[in-house]
Amino acid sequence: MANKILLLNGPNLNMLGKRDSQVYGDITLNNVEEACKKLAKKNGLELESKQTNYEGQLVELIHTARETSDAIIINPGAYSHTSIAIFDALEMFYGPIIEVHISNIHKRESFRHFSYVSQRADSVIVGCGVQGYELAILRLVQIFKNS
Ligand code: CA2
Repeated sequence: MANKILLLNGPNLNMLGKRDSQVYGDITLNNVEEACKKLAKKNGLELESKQTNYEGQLVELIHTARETSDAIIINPGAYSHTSIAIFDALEMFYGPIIEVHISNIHKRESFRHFSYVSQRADSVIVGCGVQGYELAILRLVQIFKNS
């Protein structure tokens, strides 16, 4: 059976491509999700995508993933820098977790330099634009090949 990946995006990422943004580019989240599904399928994986602006909803989606997903790719948005609740939920997930940030958070304001999620993530991809999501899938392809 195909390994299942959950792609999770947090607050404001539904605005991708909808507002003129120098930082986040002009590709919509829907386009990103479709491209990720296609790449996952090409590599024999299944990918489901969710976006929410609510912290508690992210926590619940991570809880559900314990039963339904083998890996998580997550861009927690601003909650990366603030949410112990999301960190705790990710600690309860047993599979690989890849954290993605579209922008290079280390080149930006100092409050973006620390991520709670990075304390649990197996890999962190920053500053590659939306290509970071595809790089995360390719990393998981490698991880599943070796497992
Ligand atoms: O670089 C990233 O992917 C971030 O996770 C994006 C978050 C930010 O708070 C993190 O520090 C880094 C913000 C997402 C905002 O998304 C927008 C999309 C289009 C237009 C404006 C904002």
